[in-house]
Amino acid sequence: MFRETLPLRRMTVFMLAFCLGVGLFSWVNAQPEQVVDVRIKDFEFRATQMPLQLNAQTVIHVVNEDKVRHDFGSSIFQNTHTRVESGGVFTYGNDVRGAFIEPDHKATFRFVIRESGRYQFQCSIHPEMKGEILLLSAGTV
Ligand SMILES: [Cu+2]
Repeated sequence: MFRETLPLRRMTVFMLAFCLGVGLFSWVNAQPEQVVDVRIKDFEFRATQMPLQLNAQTVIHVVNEDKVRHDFGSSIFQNTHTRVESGGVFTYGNDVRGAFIEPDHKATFRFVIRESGRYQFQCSIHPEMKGEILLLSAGTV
């Protein structure tokens, strides 16, 4: 009788650990992302950002509303693992520089900012197109 209940008990412990793991994973994933919205229109970047914090999951949405191809490039992605999605193409890495965005398309960059500062972004195709993302250290880190 005892011998039969032991594997069951082990199974229960395993299931508990598994559920705890899944719960923790969902909790971490449920942490809100801080969002920067960038619209490209008439060869200009128009950025809307909330106050950004260091070491928090950050997402930059870039929408190209022009009829020509643009590029969104920034040093903000340097030395931090970045996931880029542009036109259905995914890029990952620590050396992401930016992405091209076709007319009426959008790109999404997901990463964590490691250092505070002013981060320029620009379009490599049209060098006069520039913008800035500001991250002041809030003292909460
Ligand atoms: Cu451009």
